[in-house]
Amino acid sequence: MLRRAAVALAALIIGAGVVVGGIAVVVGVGVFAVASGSEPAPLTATVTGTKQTAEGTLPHAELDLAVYPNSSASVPPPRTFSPIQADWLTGQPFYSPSTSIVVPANSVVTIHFSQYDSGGSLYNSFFAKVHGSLDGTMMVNGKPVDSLPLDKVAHTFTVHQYPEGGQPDFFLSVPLPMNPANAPTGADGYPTTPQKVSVTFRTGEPGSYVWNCEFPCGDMYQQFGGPMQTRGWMAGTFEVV
Ligand SMILES: [Cu+2]
Repeated sequence: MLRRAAVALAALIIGAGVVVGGIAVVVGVGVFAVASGSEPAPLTATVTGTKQTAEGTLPHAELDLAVYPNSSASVPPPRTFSPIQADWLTGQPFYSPSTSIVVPANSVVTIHFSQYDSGGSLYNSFFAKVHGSLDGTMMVNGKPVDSLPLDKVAHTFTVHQYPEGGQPDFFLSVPLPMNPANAPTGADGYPTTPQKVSVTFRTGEPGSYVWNCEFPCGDMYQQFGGPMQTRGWMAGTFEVV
């Protein structure tokens, strides 16, 4: 009797081990799938002219990005690699049309943002300020500002380096203002007039960087999960070529 119980217990332990092992494999595959997730098609800044700088005349390139609170009939969601991920990210905010940004080296670059989301408060006031622009400011709805109120932010566009470095130093961070809760909206549910932000910065030699949003707009831990850690949504690459 005792022996039979011992065998049953051993079988139970082995069975549990197989289940845990199976879960580990599934989680491992999931992590691998995220890490190797299909990168959205690159969005390359277009050279539109030249700009005078302290270092002389440089090429000027421009790029348009929009930020949506969720997908809709008029704005499809970013590409996902599985139905489970698509379901998981339904109704989450994202940058559009791509999060794989390419800008020219040794140039002046302007990114124009159209921001359609609501917002709230940042955790860290550092990200309420403009960092890395040509003159320390950004244009918000036609007016130059160097920061936003901490509690009026929707998302940030924060470009930084891989930890290993070994390439030109580059850091750019801009907060994007939220739309007020009572902003008039159109048929697709987005504000009829988005918040318009333009930031102009100087690029140096070529390098590979990443960017992400620093506003807690996702889900799970401290609202920094879900779209916040997913390329195509609130994170991406930033190539200076
Ligand atoms: Cu965000």
